[in-house]
Amino acid sequence: MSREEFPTDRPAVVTCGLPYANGDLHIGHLRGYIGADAFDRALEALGQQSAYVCGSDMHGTPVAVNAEREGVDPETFALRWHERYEETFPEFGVDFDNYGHTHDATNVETTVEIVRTLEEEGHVYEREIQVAYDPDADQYLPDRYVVGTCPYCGAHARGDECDEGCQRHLEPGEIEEPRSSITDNPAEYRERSHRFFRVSAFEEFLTEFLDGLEGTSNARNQPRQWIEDGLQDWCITRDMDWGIDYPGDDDLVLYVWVDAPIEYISSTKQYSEGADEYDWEEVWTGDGEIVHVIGRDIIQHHTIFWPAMLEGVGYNTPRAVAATGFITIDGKGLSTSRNRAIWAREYLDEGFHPDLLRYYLTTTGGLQQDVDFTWTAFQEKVNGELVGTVGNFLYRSLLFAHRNYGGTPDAELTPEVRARIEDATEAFHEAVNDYSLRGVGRAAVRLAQFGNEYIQRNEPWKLTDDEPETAARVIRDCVQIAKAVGILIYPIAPEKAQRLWEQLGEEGTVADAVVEDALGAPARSFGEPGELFEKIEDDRVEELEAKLEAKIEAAANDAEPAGEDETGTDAETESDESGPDEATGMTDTDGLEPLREERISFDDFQELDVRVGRIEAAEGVDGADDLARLEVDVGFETRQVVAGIKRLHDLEELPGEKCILLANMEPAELFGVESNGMILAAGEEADLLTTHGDAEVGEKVR
Ligand code: B3M
Ligand code: ZN
Repeated sequence: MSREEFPTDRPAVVTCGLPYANGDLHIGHLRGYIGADAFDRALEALGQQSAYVCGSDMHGTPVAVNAEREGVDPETFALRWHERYEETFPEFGVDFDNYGHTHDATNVETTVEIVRTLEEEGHVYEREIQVAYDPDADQYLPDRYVVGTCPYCGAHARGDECDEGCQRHLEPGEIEEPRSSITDNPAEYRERSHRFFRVSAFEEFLTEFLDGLEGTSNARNQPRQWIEDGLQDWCITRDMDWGIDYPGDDDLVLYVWVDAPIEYISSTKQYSEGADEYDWEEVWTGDGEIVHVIGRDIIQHHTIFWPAMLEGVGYNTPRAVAATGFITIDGKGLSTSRNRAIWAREYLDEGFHPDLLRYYLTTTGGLQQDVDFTWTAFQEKVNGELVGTVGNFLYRSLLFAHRNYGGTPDAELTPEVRARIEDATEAFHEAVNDYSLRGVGRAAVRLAQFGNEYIQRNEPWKLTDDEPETAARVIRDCVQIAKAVGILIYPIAPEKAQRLWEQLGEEGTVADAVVEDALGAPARSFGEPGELFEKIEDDRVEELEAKLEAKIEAAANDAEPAGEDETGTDAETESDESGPDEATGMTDTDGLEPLREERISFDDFQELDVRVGRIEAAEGVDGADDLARLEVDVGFETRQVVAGIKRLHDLEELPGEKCILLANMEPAELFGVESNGMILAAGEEADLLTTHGDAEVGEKVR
């Protein structure tokens, strides 16, 4: 089923997984919120009516456990974090149209209404089940109060989720060898009556729903597997005080995963109240476009439980679920307990502009991929792409325009440049429809790169005296490119784009511009531009890397056997090692990326053109600490490839070595050197893959 492309004439809502209100935000969280924010802005730049809503997740054991540890009641505790988030998000340009929380009146009301409807429609039933209980603590042990072993993959797991292994949701009673996380006692089981949502009845609906679902492929493929394995009904009540009371039975509260996604609706309602042209009902009960951005650990909740609930009450279902990969730090799992994290506040305190991080997090990998953060890679990206390509083009052309013409010279736009700008806006349009933020960023940066080539090729500085008309036309072209770059880079770097907009003397805000404006006449006059991006110096990076190392070491030294301190959000990595890991001795995989649950087809594999190659030449790339330029014979031709191995290999030793090359990797430019393929390597030391028999250069790897 293919849908009408964005922009459509129906309203859209973009959401991001709600952060549990239980701890500080770090870059793992920010990836999702920034990504969804950029996507919402990109939709609007296409002329799509769209709202970006979210809220804090106040309920559930992730909040209750942490509040208890602090000796505060959960409501006070969660509200405090909620208020903190309300302040932090805007500091990163994350501009929600509404940010509510799951404990507010709108959400309680909407939740109760939805659960009642599910009951009325016969989708809920009551059943006796065995619930874990801690006799010493004299309490039931829902969700994170219990730890044990995942019955599906054997990984260490916590009550309701296999967070370190297969990422499955676990039903009460499913976890094996359960222990209380309060006292570490083996849990006992007691019989209790609970409510269940009949998810199994939605199998056919869900199969069809997944066939039409847009977003990332992991959000379609993983749930297909779960459906094949057989859908279980879902326990939607818990023996706890903190939460929304089950309607008509205040002994039980609703499972946090019932009222959390409903906040997407409640938050849209709240936005709708103040926005005349936006109608929440058109989105949620009509046929608007619902786009969920989430972490890949909560795919099941968003592609099985949630659409089944929506279908059960006759609501609209999501158009897209985009599930992002995790963030690693220096190649290892982000860990809040080990302080292997970059905290939101810490980043800002270092004095970096939020748009730099926005650019890094959205364009470093595809949405589904894990993104490794290192200060060095951050520096390379900022210096290479933002300073070297975008900033350089803007500054040199606008300065020239200002000095020679006081702004935009009076000349016609050259057809070649018009066509380039049209191509760039088309690439932007396609990227949005592919849910590719990297594609959005690339559309802008490639256009700036063309701008640099264009000004270099035409050398207007040599023409002002003898060919003033040609010079004027070239500069007019460059100003147009600059304006287009501003519009295209806006979703990812909104503040920088606004500054550029002002430098260009444009009226209004770049937020109000749409992609068609990229070809609108630029303002006649503007003042002297300033540099938009600043280079990050090497010694600054060394200092930041040393700081990071030191704080990780300090955390290791004063590690009391860790309690569970993670925020448990979509952004956590599964290798976030807190206490339980040590308890199960899972240290042998420390730092290793877990195996992927989702599978690809043979056809997908065939898409990769992997070849045996031979390195013919290798040398360092000027100005880049890590990059080497290689020439690789692939049988039919010799390819130039840039690889991050400068510090890890003795480059002189490499010529003559066989290697394995992904030949149909799309070309990229790194530090001004084009890379036309990717050398495969494993591990932090970039151990180069090779063959051990007589496979010839140019042979395909299959
Ligand atoms: N609060 C965080 C997580 O598990 C959880 C998301 C709710 S989204 C409706 O990632
Ligand atoms: Zn598992």
